[in-house]
Amino acid sequence: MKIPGNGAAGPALLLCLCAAALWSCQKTAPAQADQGRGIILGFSQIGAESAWRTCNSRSVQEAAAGAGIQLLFSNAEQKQENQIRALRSFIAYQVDVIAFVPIVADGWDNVLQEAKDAGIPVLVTDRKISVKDESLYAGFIGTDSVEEGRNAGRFLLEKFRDRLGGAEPVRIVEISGTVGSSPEVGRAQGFREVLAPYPQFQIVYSESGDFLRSKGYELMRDILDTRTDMDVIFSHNDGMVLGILDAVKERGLKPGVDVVIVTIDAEQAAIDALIRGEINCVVECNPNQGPEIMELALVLARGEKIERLIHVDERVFYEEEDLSALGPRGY
Ligand code: GZL
Ligand code: ZN
Repeated sequence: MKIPGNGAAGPALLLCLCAAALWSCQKTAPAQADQGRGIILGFSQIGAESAWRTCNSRSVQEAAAGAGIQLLFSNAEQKQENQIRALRSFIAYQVDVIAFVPIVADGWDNVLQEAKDAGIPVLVTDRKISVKDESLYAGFIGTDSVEEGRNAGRFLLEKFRDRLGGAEPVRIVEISGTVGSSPEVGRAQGFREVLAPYPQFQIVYSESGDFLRSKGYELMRDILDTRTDMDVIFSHNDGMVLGILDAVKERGLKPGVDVVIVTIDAEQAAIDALIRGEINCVVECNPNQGPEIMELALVLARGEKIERLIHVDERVFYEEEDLSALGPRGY
């Protein structure tokens, strides 16, 4: 679909009323409190870059309270060095267990070696890490970013099935997540893996919006100034897609119609846009990992082993579905 690149702003910037989003994260049954004293869990969270992240934090905090676990919660404000500092403080404090969301996959070997030397088990949550020695952490629980990327690709194969095998290209603009984070790497990988056998699906532009709404808006505003040849926008998270929708509508274009839009997370605002027809597919990424994190922390505090890799359940929401029965997303 050709998008008229006119350079001039379209209708006045739509006031993007932030959804009330005051829902507290879905309350889920707290993990069974363990016998004996409440353990002390040091948890390093990356920040509050998206509604998904703040719900992930609430899920951890609520589940710790429900499980009688004393939580030392640190917010790194999007900086890896703040996470490393927090992990070192947990070691100095001699917590029973450490859990953390690694903002990027690399750079953890030294501090995890210090935790291992201190005999403190480490649980990696939500995002994955790459370390030389796998024994530096006890296990991972979180989302399967590669599968999320595959689901986004599978939707496009279905959406453009009438072009499969034809000559007409499907031109894709990708707005990706935080560079070097496992969701950014995984989503890009899964997406490309599914589309690779169909060369007419072409990623004509890819840039990181760092999972931030403001960056999603700026990138899309700039792209629409310079290029008109896109059929699809694939956003690695809903935070960025909300900014992208603003930029597309500012241009006087109809998102979901003039350009197909696929996004990942499934926060309330994205589901609402799906229902309005402004987004065509929302891949779920489940933030409610708190209860399972607490159960695993209690097992580790008892000195027992846990499964190395646990993926939380996730689904996909499609444009033609009847979502009227869907409950509040909680984020
Ligand atoms: C994915 C998670 C990502 C979300 C974003 O598991 O780490 O980080 O998709 C969030 O919304 O910022
Ligand atoms: Zn610019």
